[in-house]
Order: sequence, then structure tokens, then C-alpha cells
Amino acid sequence: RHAFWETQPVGQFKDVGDSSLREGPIEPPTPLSEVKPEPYNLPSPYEWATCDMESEETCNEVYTLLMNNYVEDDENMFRFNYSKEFLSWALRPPGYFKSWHIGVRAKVSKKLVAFITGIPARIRVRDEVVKMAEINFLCVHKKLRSKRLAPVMIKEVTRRVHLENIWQAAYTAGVVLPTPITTCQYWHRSLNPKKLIDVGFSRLGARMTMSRTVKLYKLPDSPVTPGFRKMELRDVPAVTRLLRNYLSQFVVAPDFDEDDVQHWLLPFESVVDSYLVESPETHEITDFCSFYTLPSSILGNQTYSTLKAAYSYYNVATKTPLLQLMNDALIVAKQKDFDVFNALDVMENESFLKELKFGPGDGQLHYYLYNYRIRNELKPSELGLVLL
Ligand code: NHW
Ligand code: EN5
Repeated sequence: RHAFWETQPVGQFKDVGDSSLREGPIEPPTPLSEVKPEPYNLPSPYEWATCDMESEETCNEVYTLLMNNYVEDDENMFRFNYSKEFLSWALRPPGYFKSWHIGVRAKVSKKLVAFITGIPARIRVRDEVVKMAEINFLCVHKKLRSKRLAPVMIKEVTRRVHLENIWQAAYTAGVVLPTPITTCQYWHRSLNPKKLIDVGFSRLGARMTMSRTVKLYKLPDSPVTPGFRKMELRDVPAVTRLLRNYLSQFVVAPDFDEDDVQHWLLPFESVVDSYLVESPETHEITDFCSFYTLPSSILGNQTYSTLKAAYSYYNVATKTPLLQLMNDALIVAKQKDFDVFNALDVMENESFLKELKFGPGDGQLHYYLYNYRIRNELKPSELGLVLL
């Protein structure tokens, strides 16, 4: 059934529910001298190319490959369209390895035809902080699909991760593979319902007119929480404390330090937005919310070419009710002209989704760990990790 995945150190379907298996690494690390020193073989028309994401030209090639060949919804109506600025940010966090930004080129034309990336992360699983790679942006050009190129790319990124003495990884996918640590549901909150309906992203509800729908999703013009403002560089220490404390309650979550928070959460125009609540009395930072910008191309619409989507990232409420904090996030997203606000049912998100008029989407997101076994499947609410 899974000729490739059955050979890999991941939880296997046959082992689901086997409580004799211990939690933790599936295989021990091998001495670095035993890691294969040369790259895996590609079919002869192709060659490996490490992608320099600091080079504008390479970044453009990656952008174009993904724009035309990356993830689509199940009816092929929308395709993720990560911006160049987003890709450059997502792939160059503190301590990143250029060697983990792996392209495949056609030898003759040098055209980029496939891509896979890793970035380093410290991920806590229960009370163990594990150095991992987060794997993302696996993409094979549409014309080269089903030729078993993906397993070679996964083996190559694994080899390069091993060369840095890292033996575990985390990744997400819309498809079921052996075996998810949890399965999350996408939820969507319409901000621009007319456009969403026009492009087929959502449908007019039963017994609803367009004007009733527009009214249903109306939001105030500005946030309602006193002291709600954009995060700034000077807030990094306070936000780090708030976030570390909050994430400690989840079974799987990133172990963020101040450098990570500065990289991942400091606002970056059209990439990541973060807001916090500073108490007007004490100037204490009590609450925090964030979302990232990920537009999708609309495939084959006469009027519109892109759907502007905000994705809920990390949110912490200690004083403001989470519902009110997220309503303010919706308000600022609407002010920034996003068409839709998306969220997964991770962390405490269930507590606001229905009340804030999110509806369940037709997509799911499965979370995976490589070479690390979790004894029982987690609930989405036990997961404190959002991958881009
Ligand atoms: S998920 C997004 C993945 N990308 C897309 O969906 C873009 C559009 N699709 C494509 O480009 C986020 C192709 O369809 C891809 C597959 C390239 C997906 N993850 O080459 P073949 C990520 O980037 C398995 C893992 O013939 P293809 C996360 C499939 O089950 N495996 O297929 C990435 C089969 O194996 P099996 C996937 O359609 C995580 C084999 O690939 C997969 O031409 C990567 C077929 O290969 C997926 N999304 O190309 C794993 N989709 O055993 C990281 C298919 O079933 C692991 N497959 O026979 C950790 C590594 C680091 C460890 C470090 C210690
Ligand atoms: C790696 N970082 O399927 C991620 N999206 O629901 C890779 N559906 O947008 C894996 N099909 O339900 C990504 N509208 C896996 C996700 C791939 C993309 C995907 C889904 C998530 C999605 C939309 C559009 C469906 C179009 C037809 C959807 C309904 C919205 C509606 C709004 C009003 C209230 C009810 C819901």
C-alpha cells in the first residue's frame, strides 16, 4: 500500500493502538560517519541544486514552481500562492541551513522542476525538547508526477538533516500517510462573503440572500479591546514569556526563545501580523494574537485571480477573553482587506470558532513526526504547533 513509507521510521498503521510500543525515537541516531556522504541518485535527466533563498533570482524560480504546481483543494479551484517575501522569511529562520533548501533541476535547461525544504526547530513532545527539522514545500512539477521522485527527495532531505546530527522531523499534509499524530479540521470565517461566493469558495446558505449574508458577516471598523496594538521589537521579551508559558500546556509545541519570537512573530508586511493587548493601567502585556498571509490563486475565474487569506497562527489570552481577542483579529484582518480568515481546530481554537461564525471547510490537515513515536493519537486541542 505504501511501498515507500513502509520502509521509513514512522508509526505504521499495523502498530496503531499497540500499547507495548514505547514513546520516543523509533531508531537510534547512527554515527555521522555512517551517514551516506553523497546525494541519492536522480533519474539521469535531473540533478540536485541547493537553492540560495537569499538570491532574488533563485527565490523567483522557487516562487514560480510553487505558484504553478503546489497544493490545490480537492476540486482544483484554488492553489496556494506563497509570496516571495513569505518564502524567504519561512525558509531563513535563526540557524537555518542552506543545504536543506533542495531543488531538482533539468540538467539541460536548468529549469527548476522540484523542491523540498527543511528548517531547524526545537519541538517539545510532552517533557522532552527534541531538535527537529520542519519539512515543507515538497513539490514536483505537474508533468513529472507519479514517477517516484518524491521518495528520492524525502530521502535526500533526510540525509542532509542527518548530516547536521538531527534525527527527527515534523511535517503536515492534506493526505493520509503512515501515521498522523493528529488530524485537524480547517475552519473558515468569511470577511468578504460576496467575493467568496462569486469565486466558489463558499456557497449562499439555504434561505439566505446575498444582502443577509453580507450583513451576517459584518464586523466593527476597529478593534474593541482597550490597549490593542501592533506588536513591536521592544515587545519580544514579554511576548516570548507569554507564549512559552501558554505553549507549555500542549503535548506537542515549539520551544520558542526570543530569537524565534522575533523571527516568527514580529510583524512583517504582507507576511505575518501580530497584535497584543497592553494594559492601559499597568502597561503589562496580557494577550497576543497573530496570523500569516497566504493568498491562493483562483483557477479559472473571469473576475478575480487571487483569494487573500489570513491564517490564524499563535494566540494567547490571559486577561481579554479569547473570543474577544480573536474578534479583534478578524476586525484588523478585514481592515487589511483579507477575504477570509482561516484557522485549524488546534490549541483552544474550538472555543471561538462557532461563535465567531467560522464554518468547517472541506479540507483536513494531518500532522506527522518522523522517527518519533507517540503512543496514542492526540486530540487537535492537545497540539500547540502551527506549520506554514
Ligand atoms: S504537504 C504538501 C505536499 N505538496 C503538494 O501536495 C504539492 C502538489 N503535489 C505534488 O507536488 C507539506 C506531488 O504530488 C508530491 C508527490 C510531491 C506531493 N508528504 O513521486 P511520487 C509538505 O511539503 C508519497 C509525504 O510518485 P507525486 C510536507 C506517497 O504516499 N509523502 O508522487 C512534506 C507515495 O509513497 P507511498 C507524500 O505525486 C513532507 C510517494 O510519495 C506526500 O509525483 C515530506 C509517491 O511519490 C506528501 N505530501 O509527488 C515527508 N504526497 O509510500 C518528510 C505523496 O505511499 C519526512 N507522498 O508509496 C521527514 C523527512 C526529514 C527527516 C529528518 C530526520
Ligand atoms: C502544508 N503547510 O483543501 C499544508 N483547503 O478547508 C499542506 N476549502 O480552502 C496541506 N473544494 O471549504 C494543505 N470553503 C491541505 C489543504 C489544501 C487546501 C484545502 C480547504 C480547507 C479549503 C474551501 C474551499 C473549497 C472549494 C472546493 C472551503 C467553504 C468555506 C465556507 C465559508 C462559510 C462557512 C462555511 C465554510
